Amino acid sequence: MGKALDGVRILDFTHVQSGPTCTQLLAWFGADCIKVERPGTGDITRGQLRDVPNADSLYFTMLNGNKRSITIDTKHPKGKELLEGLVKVCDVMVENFGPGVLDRMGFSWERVRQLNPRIILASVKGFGPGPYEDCKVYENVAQCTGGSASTTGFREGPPLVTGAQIGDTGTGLHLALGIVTALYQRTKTGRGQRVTAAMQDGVLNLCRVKLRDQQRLAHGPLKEYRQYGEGVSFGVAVPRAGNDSGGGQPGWILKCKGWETDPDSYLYFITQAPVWGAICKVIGEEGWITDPGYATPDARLSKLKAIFDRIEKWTMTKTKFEAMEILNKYDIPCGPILSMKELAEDESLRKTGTVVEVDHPKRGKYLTVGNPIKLSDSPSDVKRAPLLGEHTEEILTQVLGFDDKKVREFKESGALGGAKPMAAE
Ligand code: CAO
Repeated sequence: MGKALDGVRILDFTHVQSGPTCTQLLAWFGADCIKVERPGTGDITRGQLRDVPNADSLYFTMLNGNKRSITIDTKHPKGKELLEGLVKVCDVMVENFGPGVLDRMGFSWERVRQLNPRIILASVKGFGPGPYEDCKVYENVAQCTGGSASTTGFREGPPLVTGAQIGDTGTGLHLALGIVTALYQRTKTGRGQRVTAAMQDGVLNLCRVKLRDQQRLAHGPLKEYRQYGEGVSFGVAVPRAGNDSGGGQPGWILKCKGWETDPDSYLYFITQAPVWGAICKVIGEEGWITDPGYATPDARLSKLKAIFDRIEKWTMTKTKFEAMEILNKYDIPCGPILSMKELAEDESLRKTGTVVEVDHPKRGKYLTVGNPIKLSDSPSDVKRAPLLGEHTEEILTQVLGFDDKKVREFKESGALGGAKPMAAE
């Protein structure tokens, strides 16, 4: 079966996490993704957090599946010549270098579009235009500057970063959407365009409910926040809300049977208004169904802590899976806290291809995430990440049409590096 992005060729200049997640997604959809890497070392993540000696790390392999790798020294004149050739035959160029790097390399947007007016040049940067535009940025910096950290954690504690990589992978997703949108517009205009996604902007987009609450604060306390019922006044900015739900249906994380020894024996429980009666019956508080102090969502807002404490007395008598099973019978929205171990072993996620096992020549079998977006006419077929420079010759001959003599000339120039060993840790 053909793939949605068959025929789209991507010059992948990305590294670390944000850019690679974007291009991996496009590669899963069928784009031919040519990853350009520095000779000798490649993407820095190949050697970071290594778990198997002399094998590319999981950090790298889980972000670079379905791609081809070519090594080019972009500071070498012959390397620049090669890159120019690739720019001319690619549909999209993606990069997430530090600010100014691409210009210094000689590939400004003006130059790139001059080489190929149909190309889409897509970039991730830490910040958009403004006071911080020249700053380098990593995941947690984006979480802190995009509003996530100030609104994550418990009221009494410091700001917290989350395990979900909303700065990197989140921005990679935003960029991928920008790229396919630009490709779609190109079908009508014939022109490429510049696509940029700033990590701060991406995180803020994902934190929009907190920007919503910031504006609501001007009109009174945020009644669905637990602190309202506890009589704690609000300050000038949206506070950290612990495990409060971000929406109109209050929720909290509750202990389940075994929590004393299992750090993940918890359940997220939502007291959705339409199933309030069922909740009361399950926990044995039928009186709350008609008691005016509890019968309406508004009446309950001032008592959220007491209500969840009572529900927790019930969840603590069940394992998280037992509780889930019982509650689902009544359509009560809830979810067990699943550990990474449980997710890695989850059969249903394997069946849908959301978690995939692939084989790698140096590290053997490893687990990776599969495409979380399922297209009925373009199923994703997850392939292992490439070795450093594995496809250098193939790209020179197949993509650039080089003959043996020309391949040799470029090899001997030093622009491709040698078949060097992997980077030291
Ligand atoms: N051949 C030769 N040189 C190469 C090369 C190649 N194939 N690929 C990259 N380089 C060079 C660049 O030309 C650049 O050199 P100069 O600084 O001399 O111009 C140099 O490598 C460093 O590039 P960089 O600034 O992108 O890399 P860094 O490790 O110093 O910074 C990062 C990494 C991620 C902080 C920075 O790239 C960045 O801020 N990117 C934008 C935001 C982003 O995506 N962050 C998320 C990263 S994942 O957490």
